[in-house]
Amino acid sequence: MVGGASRPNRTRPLSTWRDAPCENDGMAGAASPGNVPVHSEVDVVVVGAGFAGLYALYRLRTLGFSTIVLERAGDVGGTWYWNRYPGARCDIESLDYSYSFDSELEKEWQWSERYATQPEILRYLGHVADKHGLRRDIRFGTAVESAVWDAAARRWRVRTDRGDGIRCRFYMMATGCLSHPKTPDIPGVDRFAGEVYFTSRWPHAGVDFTGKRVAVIGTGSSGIQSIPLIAEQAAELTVFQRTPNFTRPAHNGPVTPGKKTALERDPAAYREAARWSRAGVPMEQSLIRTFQVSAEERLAAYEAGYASGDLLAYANAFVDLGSNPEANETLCEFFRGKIRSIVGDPETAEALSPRNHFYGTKRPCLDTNYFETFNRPNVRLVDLRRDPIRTFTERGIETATRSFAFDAVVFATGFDAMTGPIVAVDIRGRDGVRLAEKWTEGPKTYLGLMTTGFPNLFMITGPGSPSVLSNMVVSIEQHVDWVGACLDQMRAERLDVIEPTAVAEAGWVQHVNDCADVTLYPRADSWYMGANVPGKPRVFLPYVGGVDRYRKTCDEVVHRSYLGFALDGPGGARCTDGVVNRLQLDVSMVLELIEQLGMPVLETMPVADARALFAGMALGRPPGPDVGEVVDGVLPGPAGPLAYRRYRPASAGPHPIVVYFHGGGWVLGDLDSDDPFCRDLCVRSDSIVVSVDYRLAPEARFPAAVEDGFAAVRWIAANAASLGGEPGRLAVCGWSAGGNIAAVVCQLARDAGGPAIAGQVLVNPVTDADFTRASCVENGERYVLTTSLMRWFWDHYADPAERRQPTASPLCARTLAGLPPALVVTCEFDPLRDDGAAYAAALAAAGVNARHLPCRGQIHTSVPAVDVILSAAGARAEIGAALRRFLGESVAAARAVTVPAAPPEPPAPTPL
Ligand code: N01
Repeated sequence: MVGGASRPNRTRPLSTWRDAPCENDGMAGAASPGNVPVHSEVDVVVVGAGFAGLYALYRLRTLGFSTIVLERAGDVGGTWYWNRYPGARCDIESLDYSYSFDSELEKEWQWSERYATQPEILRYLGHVADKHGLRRDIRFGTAVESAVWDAAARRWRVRTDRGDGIRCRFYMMATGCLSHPKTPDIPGVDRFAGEVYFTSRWPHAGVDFTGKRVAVIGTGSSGIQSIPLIAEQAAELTVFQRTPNFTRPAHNGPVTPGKKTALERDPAAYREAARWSRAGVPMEQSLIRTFQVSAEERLAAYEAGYASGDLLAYANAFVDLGSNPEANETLCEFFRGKIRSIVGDPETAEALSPRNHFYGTKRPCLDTNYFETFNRPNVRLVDLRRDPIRTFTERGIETATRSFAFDAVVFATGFDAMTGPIVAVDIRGRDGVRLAEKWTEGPKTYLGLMTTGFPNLFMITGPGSPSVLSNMVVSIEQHVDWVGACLDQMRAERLDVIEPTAVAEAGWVQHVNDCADVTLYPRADSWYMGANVPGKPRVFLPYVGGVDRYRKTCDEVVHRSYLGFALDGPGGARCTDGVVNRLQLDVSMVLELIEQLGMPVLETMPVADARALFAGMALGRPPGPDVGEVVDGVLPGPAGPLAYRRYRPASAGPHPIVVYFHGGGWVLGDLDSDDPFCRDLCVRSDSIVVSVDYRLAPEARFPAAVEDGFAAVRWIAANAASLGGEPGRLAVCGWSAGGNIAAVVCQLARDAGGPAIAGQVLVNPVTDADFTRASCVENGERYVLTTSLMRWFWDHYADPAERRQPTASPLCARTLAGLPPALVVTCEFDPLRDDGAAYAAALAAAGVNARHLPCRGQIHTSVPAVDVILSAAGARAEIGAALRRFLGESVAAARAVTVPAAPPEPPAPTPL
């Protein structure tokens, strides 16, 4: 056909191709084997006969629920039925990307390769269907058009494109995450008269490109797998690339021997390890940060990952690759170097080098000879960022600068991911509300399993679950098992309706977003963010917290009597309302680590040992940001010299000064303990930070610490200029016991008539010795700072009779009027939360300009944990902004006094 007239291989507009179920496989209307009569009433209707639907059918049937699967395609396989393009294969190793529910299957099925091809995976699924007689309950060639909740009957009414009407108690979408191809969104697409193929709807008979001029649009996984093979066959191949992708050699070959041995030796243990792993594949988790190792060690780790051919290798290289932009950039550059070393033409190599997203934020790929393909004489790359497509023509494609003629065009343009397959069906819940309407601003689910207002509707690997960030088969089995156990329990308790509460769903949506926000994912225009589909809301779709944590969460929900679900039926009605996973993800991870390490209990130790342990905990943590200069010095204190550390910003001075007091319960801590936080404060507030090493109890009991604090502030205010600061511009800040000292110092300065303090930032401050507040009762045992530790601190610091004095408990002051403006930061899971909140409220009541910043999901130690608790970075930014504001206002106030009044305006000129 080269040079000749192309004949269209289609009879309908391209935009409707996605919905033509079997048109391109010759099966439309055919009575495919296994088709079954549709009963008008079943317990469960499952949509989709891929990995999820097949296992759901098996499990539900085993549990004794009458189940029918409705499947648009002509046979089982789901995504592996449709995506038959050349080179299609999995990129999670087949030994992992396979079911675990059938131990015999594990023995009888031998994968021929490390990464099996699409035909082999399809054979596997066919084998599973045969082995368990699944086809007899699958209705092929049948698309579900609508599902409507009938509240009176407490059932779903499902309609298919064959006119079937089925009633079911439970309705399950097992439709996959990447099964709804994107509609071609390129102008003029229907004008093209040549052959058109979609990687996601590939003809069963295959395609022969021999001698043809072929275009491939798209360089995601599908494009990257198919391009090398199409290039081998076609006369000419033109690749239209909008975004270059990160890909590396799969090193496919025989099944990995170590993995095979581990699985064969103890399959149950291997599968259990997968279930409790981060991504659904057993592997160790690195705790090493990227810049903790030398450049050589880093390179060696990157090379090892590259050589491994393991998609998840970099998920495990360094702990901060997914969250730290500078760390991730080192990996990006490593990849670009590889591309430059493979691709002969430097301009093409540069065009193929990803520069607009971080590694992993768009799904990375594994390939076989992808970059090498661009060295072939019959292959060219069109970089759409520089030369965008203007339109399709009858003969081919016109870009801004060129015109191309093709015999065939392959769309590898991806999917409306995760939500697309679900809202493609007209699903209506309570009061006729359409799911698509409910999700206009993005999907809202509880656990990615269910959504409020749509009772008895289950989604397998739905949005808000680990799904596409995991080995899908492991996540599918977990979801199906959870649903199966839930239905089983409901039946036992004679309950027939289940629905998540609005509170639980809102909490989960918040948690999913909070988790994503500490990563680099939201920065990329990826399908994870819905950014590939014009008009789709920009929301991070999967759950990034990991398969292990997610499984634990789902189990916890069950153990807490189906927390967040309302259930009812003839057996009664019940609902344990509430939110699961209220801690921020990184806080949970740190707490788990502390638990694993089995840290000794501080308050059971002699003070010297507790100090040594406290200091030891600071070793190896991230150092905090670079500042212009750090200098240690000594200032005169009331009982002798006090050490201080001065942090100067890199910007030109003079700067205002922030006097900082470290935490540690007046017993622990020194200039090193809050060093990263001081650096962070310095950078964010663009101020000199002077951290003061006040005397500690029990050697120097109350009121030594506050006397030192006040003396230090006075000396620093008087010596501001020699410290590089601007006289008259000074604020105070402190964390925990340091927050107590800062608050007290403000009161002392007010009462002494100076020095002037422009503002106070109190982070989780101790404001009195009250242990009865709700936050103490709720959080007193689990979150690092415990009430027993607080008592230990107080006992070392002050006698009971002294504790209510305002210099120990600033909340007990006669009045808080006349104090500097304040920002009081509290953390939700801190025993001191209500201390801080009470102080903020009392300040405001006394007329002080005081703001309370409550931090959701955080614990006492979160805010100073710079580069460890990333989810507290927002609070740190607010602190920096508040200090700038306080200190900026102090300048304005100073100017208002010192700047001479402006001269009077000259008289306006008289018009001629
Ligand atoms: O789709 P994609 P996919 N004009 O969305 C481009 C899984 N999967 O089918 O990035 C020009 O990744 C688009 O450009 P941009 C896997 O999870 C797994 O390849 O949006 N270009 C992109 O380059 C994977 O991530 C396996 O700027 C347009 C490409 O088309 C997911 O499925 C194999 C365009 C689409 O890439 C999806 O992969 C295959 C336009 N108008 C898939 N619109 C394995 O297991 C889109 N593009 C190995």
